[in-house]
Amino acid sequence: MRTRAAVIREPKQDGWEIIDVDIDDPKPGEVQVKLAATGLCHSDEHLLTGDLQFETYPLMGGHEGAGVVTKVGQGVTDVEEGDHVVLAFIPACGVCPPCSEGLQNLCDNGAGLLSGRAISDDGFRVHTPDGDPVGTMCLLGTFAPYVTVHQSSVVKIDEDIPLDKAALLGCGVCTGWGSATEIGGTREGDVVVVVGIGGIGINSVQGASAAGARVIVAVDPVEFKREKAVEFGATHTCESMDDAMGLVGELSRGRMADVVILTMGVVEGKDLLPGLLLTGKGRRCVVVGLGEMTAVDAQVSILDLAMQQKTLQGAIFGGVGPRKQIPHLLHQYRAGTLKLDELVTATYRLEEINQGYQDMRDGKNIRGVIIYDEQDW
Ligand code: CXF
Ligand code: ZN
Repeated sequence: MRTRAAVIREPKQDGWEIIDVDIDDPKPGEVQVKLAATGLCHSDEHLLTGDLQFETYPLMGGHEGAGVVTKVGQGVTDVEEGDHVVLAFIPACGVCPPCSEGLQNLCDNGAGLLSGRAISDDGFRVHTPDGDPVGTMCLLGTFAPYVTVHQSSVVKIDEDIPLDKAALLGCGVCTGWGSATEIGGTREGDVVVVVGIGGIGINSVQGASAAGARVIVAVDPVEFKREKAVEFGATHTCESMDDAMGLVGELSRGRMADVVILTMGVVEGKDLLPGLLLTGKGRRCVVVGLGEMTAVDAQVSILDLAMQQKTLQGAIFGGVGPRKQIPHLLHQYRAGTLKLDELVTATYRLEEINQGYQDMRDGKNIRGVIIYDEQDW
């Protein structure tokens, strides 16, 4: 099927280019989905800056979406035509060793997340009209109105959930919420610091709030984002981690934070030092955001880390598998304990994607969302 997609021709581009592409029919174990919406996550911006680089270009971005299944390949058992699904950036096959252990956010199918290729055969499901392969972000490539993906990348959801809101569960909501609740292990009465209030950090704020945190300090240089954080449950705000040191010290009577979550758009090695200084004795600093993919430098006081028994912890998809977390959080949405509608600060057409990313860079968006052919769903 011929459609249009937002791609980059090579790493380090000024913007997305809309080109015609051909999307293949599903192979065995795959499904085709007509998307209702896709979120504009900062991780796709890493493709433009070259922080994340793939083998195959053109490369189609997008890793957070929802839509309706239009075709299923042979042997697909999880979903059928007409089902509403979220496209999760982490696949979950259910049978590999990590999935079998209950670590579905670490599914072995995720090994190809940054390969640009399809799960089943390492091939490509998207091509240019000349027949050249097009790589896809996170086994998905949601910057097109249709995708053909492996069934392990889709999670069926109930039809009463608006698809444009459900799309946010494919990355930002699950990643942010779980980083506070599951990976951070926020408990009632905790002091939590969330650094970086974008589409992920804002959900760490609401996750920490739902878990009963006593103090939630939202750190972001942008005033609008700090205000948004308060709407989502932050009790205090700061412009920088340096500014947060004194405040967190006061609020915790010197014990510092129980959970620190680093979810800035770009996390650099030098950010770990203040992150860990904000973290209390025996407590945890969670790294969620990404930086330049080959970077290996990190500033850490080994003395402080060891002597104060702190944990420096990575997190992907918030530490919970998409098949568990997506339905679970949608129940919370229905119950009114998860805000989704309020996360969407602006909507765009696919052709306006560069405006969407500019708005993100300008600090105007919590989550920008591309809406595909609204009349169809
Ligand atoms: C990222 C994680 C690494 C691959 C791209 C997506 N997570 C959230 O945006
Ligand atoms: Zn993302």
